[in-house]
Amino acid sequence: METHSRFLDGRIVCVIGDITDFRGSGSGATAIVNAANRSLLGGGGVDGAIHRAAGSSLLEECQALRRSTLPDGLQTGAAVMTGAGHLPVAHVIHTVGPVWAGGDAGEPELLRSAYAESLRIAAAADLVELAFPAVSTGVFGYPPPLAAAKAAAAIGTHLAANGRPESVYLVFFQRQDADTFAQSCGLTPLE
Ligand code: AR6
Repeated sequence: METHSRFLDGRIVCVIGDITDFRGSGSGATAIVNAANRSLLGGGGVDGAIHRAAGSSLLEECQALRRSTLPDGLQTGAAVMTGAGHLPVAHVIHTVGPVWAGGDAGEPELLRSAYAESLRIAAAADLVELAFPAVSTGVFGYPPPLAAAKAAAAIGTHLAANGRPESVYLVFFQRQDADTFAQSCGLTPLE
């Protein structure tokens, strides 16, 4: 994975690559975030890639959650943690971002919540590193520049008040998506 840029004293690291390859620096427990849907039972995009790489135990854990604590699925803006199957991280934190519907249907607050809830769960589990994909900016259609600003604000708020996770990685599939993030996030990159 190639580092693209760093922000907030290096606690936000923007990288280019496939999030299923993320393994962290080895300095402590690590998780990746899945941009899931409310069913929690898999889908396309990054969700499909994570389930394929993790193997069947991830789907079985999600099915168990549906039978127990989440019979109606996961609310938009909420998050839940599972194991990570064959992935080289300890956990997957599944969150559901909003479907973009023009911006006046509560999407910004729901996207903020998806990031904030994922970070809250990571902190409660004492995770040292957490990697996010660009939640909602694929199939769900959230404009990437607007999502960048919202994600950066939510992560910045969490990091200002919490020592865990120490580092948040933002994983972009394509260099152009990382460029867009850096230009639109409202944070000053480290030299
Ligand atoms: N690693 C990193 N980023 C990726 C990867 C990957 N392996 N694969 C895709 N992306 P999306 P959403 C980027 O559509 O918009 C699913 O069907 C992708 O280029 O995966 O939140 C779920 O089941 C884009 O920038 O998530 C839901 O139904 C970003 O990840 C729905 O899609 C998010 O794209 C969720 O839609």
